[in-house]
Amino acid sequence: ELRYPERLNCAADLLHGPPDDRPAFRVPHGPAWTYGELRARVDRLAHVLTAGLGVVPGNRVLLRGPTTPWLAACWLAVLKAGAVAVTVLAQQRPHELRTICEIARVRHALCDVRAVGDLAKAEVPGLRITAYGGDASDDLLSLPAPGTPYPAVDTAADDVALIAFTSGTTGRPKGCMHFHRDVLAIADTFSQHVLRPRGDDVFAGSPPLGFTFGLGGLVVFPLRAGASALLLEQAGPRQLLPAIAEHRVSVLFTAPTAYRAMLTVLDGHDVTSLRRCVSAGENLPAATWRAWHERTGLRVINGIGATELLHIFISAADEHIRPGTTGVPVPGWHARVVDPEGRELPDGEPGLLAVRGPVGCRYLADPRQREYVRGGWNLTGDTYVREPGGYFRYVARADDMIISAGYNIAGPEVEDALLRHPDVVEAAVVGRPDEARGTAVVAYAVLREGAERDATALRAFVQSELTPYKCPREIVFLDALPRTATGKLQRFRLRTLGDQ
Ligand code: 3SK
Repeated sequence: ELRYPERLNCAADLLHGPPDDRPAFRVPHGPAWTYGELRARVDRLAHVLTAGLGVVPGNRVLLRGPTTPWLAACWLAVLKAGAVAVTVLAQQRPHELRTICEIARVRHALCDVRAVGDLAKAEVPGLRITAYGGDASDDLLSLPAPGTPYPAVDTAADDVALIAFTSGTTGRPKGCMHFHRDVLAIADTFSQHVLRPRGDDVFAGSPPLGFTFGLGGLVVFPLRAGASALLLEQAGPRQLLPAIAEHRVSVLFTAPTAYRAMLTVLDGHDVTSLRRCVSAGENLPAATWRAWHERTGLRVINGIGATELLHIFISAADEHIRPGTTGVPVPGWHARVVDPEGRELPDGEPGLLAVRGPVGCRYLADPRQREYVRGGWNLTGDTYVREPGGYFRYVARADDMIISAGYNIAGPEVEDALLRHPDVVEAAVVGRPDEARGTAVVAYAVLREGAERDATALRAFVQSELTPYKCPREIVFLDALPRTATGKLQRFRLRTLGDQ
């Protein structure tokens, strides 16, 4: 069991330790920030926030911008000053930003100068926006502040440090409150026991810092290990691959889609520095795991996480990996598969995934809390099977099971079959109302560049891989699949694609 002191400021803890001259954050062009520079800049920002802007402990401060060391430093400064960071994505539009500010009662925002536009358009009453990264005279960094160390505010371990918003794949955003101890707990469970990082590791990846997958993987885990992170504003496969080679990245955080996309352009890139590849954000099909392993010799660490629980709670590394499964509960976490009444189901029977551990879901003023947390267990909304041996295998999102002609069909199983075809880069399978079957299985596929869009041939391929009732009635080719800003597939948009 994890134990933290009653008084704890996680930012102070994350910044403490490594020598001043060790790199903390790297950028594609330009010098790295050392731990000494990071500590000095965080302290300066904390002075500006408190003495300059009047932020007091408990105030909620919105943070918005591309992935840069300054954004990470602002996050650390807000926490060090005892305030609460409200992290959002650069892609969020004005109406979403306004809702988030209303729910979290945000009055201050620190915003990259390039992202101020949409935030200003949100017209949040009483919101003071301070820009960073520009050369305007009112820029955050040009405000007067003492150059002295900033003593961390003496927060309690269970004071709120972070409100992370999730809207899932649809719906009104929900703010998830996380404590100072939660921030350390994700590093002291998943990172420490599964990743096992070293001080000389270089972390990098694609998830933005407004998504807790990225915040953990690119800020919390490297700092907790005294390692460094390469922060990339653009982190598509075409930027990631050369950056891995140039900066000798050793720990990679990204999503299954990015592994598939990198495979299509991998030739000629040196990825020999990688020793850990993490995949989360979506289910990792066995076909993707095998393809990456075949080409690189690396065994991807699959994981399931949630904004509600801050980071990854089921995973496995090294020889413990069973491709096609997510893994086992991370040390410190417990998981089981339950029926709708919360009764544990026997191994092999699909049901709802229920988890508990050092971090729990705490929605800010949202009645959906009662649906997510039942009897002390967090229900993630995923259907899972626990296999003999204790491995958890993803089946589908609980509301994404397709019932066709009386059969239960898990979309991801059909997607995995489609992805085994060498021309298929992305696949999504949904149910569509159908007179004869109640619901028909429809597949959407994105093909690699130059491949022929031959639905008959692709159907024949899937028929050779799956029981007939699981085969898609129709295959539709798209240039890209609809995704949320955090990269999650929006199945509801596919279900209604032909309806407009
Ligand atoms: O949403 C997710 O899938 C996720 C995965 C890993 C860590 C954190 C999150 C929110």
